[in-house]
Amino acid sequence: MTMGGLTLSVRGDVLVAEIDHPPVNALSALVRAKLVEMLARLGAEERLRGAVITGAGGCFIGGADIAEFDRPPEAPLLPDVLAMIEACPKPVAAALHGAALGGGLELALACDVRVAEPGTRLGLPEVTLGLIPGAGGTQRLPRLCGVSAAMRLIGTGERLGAEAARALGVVDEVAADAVGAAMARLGAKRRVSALAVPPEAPDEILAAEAAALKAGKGRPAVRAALAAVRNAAALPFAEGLAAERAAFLALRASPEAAALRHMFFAERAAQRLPAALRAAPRLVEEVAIIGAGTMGLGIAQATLEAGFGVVLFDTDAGKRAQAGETLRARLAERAAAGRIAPALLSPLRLTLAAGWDGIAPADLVIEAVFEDLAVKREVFGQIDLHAKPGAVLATNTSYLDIEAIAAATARPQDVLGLHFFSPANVMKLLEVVNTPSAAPGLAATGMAFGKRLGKHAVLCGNGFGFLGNRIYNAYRTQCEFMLEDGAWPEEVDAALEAFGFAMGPFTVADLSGLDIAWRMRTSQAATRDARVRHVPVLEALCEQGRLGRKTGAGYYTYANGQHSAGSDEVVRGTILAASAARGIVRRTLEPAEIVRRALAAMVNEAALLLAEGVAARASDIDVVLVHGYGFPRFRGGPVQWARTQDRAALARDIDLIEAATGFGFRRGPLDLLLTETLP
Ligand code: 3H9
Repeated sequence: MTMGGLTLSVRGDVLVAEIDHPPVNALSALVRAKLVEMLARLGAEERLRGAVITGAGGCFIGGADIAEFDRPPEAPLLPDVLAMIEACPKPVAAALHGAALGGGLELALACDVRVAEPGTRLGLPEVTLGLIPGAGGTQRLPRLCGVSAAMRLIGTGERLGAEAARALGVVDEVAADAVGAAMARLGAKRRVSALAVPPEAPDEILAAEAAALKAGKGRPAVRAALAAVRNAAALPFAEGLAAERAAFLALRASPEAAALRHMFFAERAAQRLPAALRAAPRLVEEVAIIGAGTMGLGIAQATLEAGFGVVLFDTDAGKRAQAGETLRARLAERAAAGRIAPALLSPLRLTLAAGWDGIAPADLVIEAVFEDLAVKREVFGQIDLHAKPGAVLATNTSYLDIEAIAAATARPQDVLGLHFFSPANVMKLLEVVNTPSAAPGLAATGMAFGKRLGKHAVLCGNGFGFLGNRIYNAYRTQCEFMLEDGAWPEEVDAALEAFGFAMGPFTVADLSGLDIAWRMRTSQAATRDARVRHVPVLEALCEQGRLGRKTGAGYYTYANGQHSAGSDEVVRGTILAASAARGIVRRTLEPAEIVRRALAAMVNEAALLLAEGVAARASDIDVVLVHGYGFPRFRGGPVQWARTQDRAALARDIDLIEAATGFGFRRGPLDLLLTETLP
């Protein structure tokens, strides 16, 4: 019998309840209500000796329904349903496969027996959503695996494989037929809540706590999760449960949890192409990468690790040989650390090509050469001569016009941008840049390739700097204005780091090297309108040989890899001269003003990008900034930040940056950005 959300069948004398609520069998109000009905039937029918709860489709249960968290809790509440399972006089087992996460694992912990199929992933990832488990996870899990293991799992949100879960006592058995094995194990009731927490050395607990705090950067949810787990050993079950629920409800209502939920859905929405671009992707198995520099090497590593065959082409024989050795060593190291399958090395699907004909077998060619239009056009001319028909031709440019690059070929319909971020084997962001000339299925191919690399692929239109660099440029420019207006680099950096950025803009600039921006600015100098506000500090520093960290000095000075606490006299003198040249009377900028101006610059640019169609949806911008530019995930990206601000205050901030920018400022349509609800 199907009840919508739950399918019941009777096998012998056991009631099998299969949760059937695509896509991930989340424990929505409907499913919870059906579970209550199922328990009533189990109690009422004498012929039934117990029940097995399982999930239809690819997983057991992906957790509570995250979409419900923006609404008031709806009865029956999950903790109450789980209490009913425990109180049921007949035994209930959980048969797990695929994913058993969050509320899904909590449901399994309230059962008397747990059996998992090989390949099941189990975990309580609530902290990644700014929450703690809210249905007994913090109280039941330590009763099975001890406080320190529970702190590690709940405090970091780490997911366990089936065997690891069995070794910890979280599941009773791993079996290919989990339902059958669970039925065989249905015997006496074994309530987890009645078990004693196994004793442990205090040192172990302290170490687990410190590790989770460090991994979770001390965020409120992590601290609350650790406190809740500690309660399990100190308080009676009912009291620990009540404290857990109170902490869960308080966190659920926090802006941080709302921002993390927004990111969860934004990351998934980014995978969906607009209707006009939906088409079957082209098949990609062999990838050619042009250029064995830092970027090419990183892309090659990511591509090999995802199981593709790679041809790495470089005209420089020394660089080529070195690249081969480096890649072999890096992959061996990763395999030894258990991060990739050792089979990827035997044999490593890497070919080093000395000539252009080496790229002929590739389904996808990725150019990663010097960022210069003329150089790239020349390379694409060669690619056009040697790539097979139907191959996708991608450029890793970070801001150049992709159609101008595509025009160097006779097949612009096959050209797209794949903008990786450095180091490409580590950074999770990939901008997939589509052009109006691209064939149907090209964007889909780029997105599918990104997904196979395990990246957050985000679609962008072909506008200068695409999404990320365009917004970052507006932000960085505003930060430079603030130097001229009265702030020192360390004040700007400190304010933005306190907001949550991994690094402030001047620390980032020093780290990536000031010379790239110097080159670009110098090339633009002749054509720059004199009325455009331009802060010449970076150029002045570069002219003094201060190119950033690699030369031992930039905005900061460096010793033993550490930057100085503040800027030195040279930098201050350069900034003071710039202020004086513009006739600015310097004033103190408070951290709050620094943050609001920097963010308003991002928000305004985001509004422009949305209006111009370079961004397909507003939330894509948040995915880009969080995964590529160190924007704090717990704030949900600039669009989410803007949507939580007072509208009038935000408009005033944009007035401020308009005044600070002066000539040429373009105001983005803020209303569009704040209210857009595209899927
Ligand atoms: C919790 O449980 C709190 C409790 O402690 C307390 C209760 C009182 N809810 O990721 P995918 C959607 S907190 C709603 O691409 P995969 C997702 O949006 C929860 N929707 O698939 C997407 O929709 P669309 C703790 C959810 O196969 C679709 O499912 N749980 C949920 O790569 C497919 O998602 C977690 O944090 C949800 N819980 O991976 C686990 N989960 O197609 C979060 C997914 O419209 N989920 N959706 O874009 C996951 O880690 C992965 O989704 C999972 C499947 C591994 C399950």
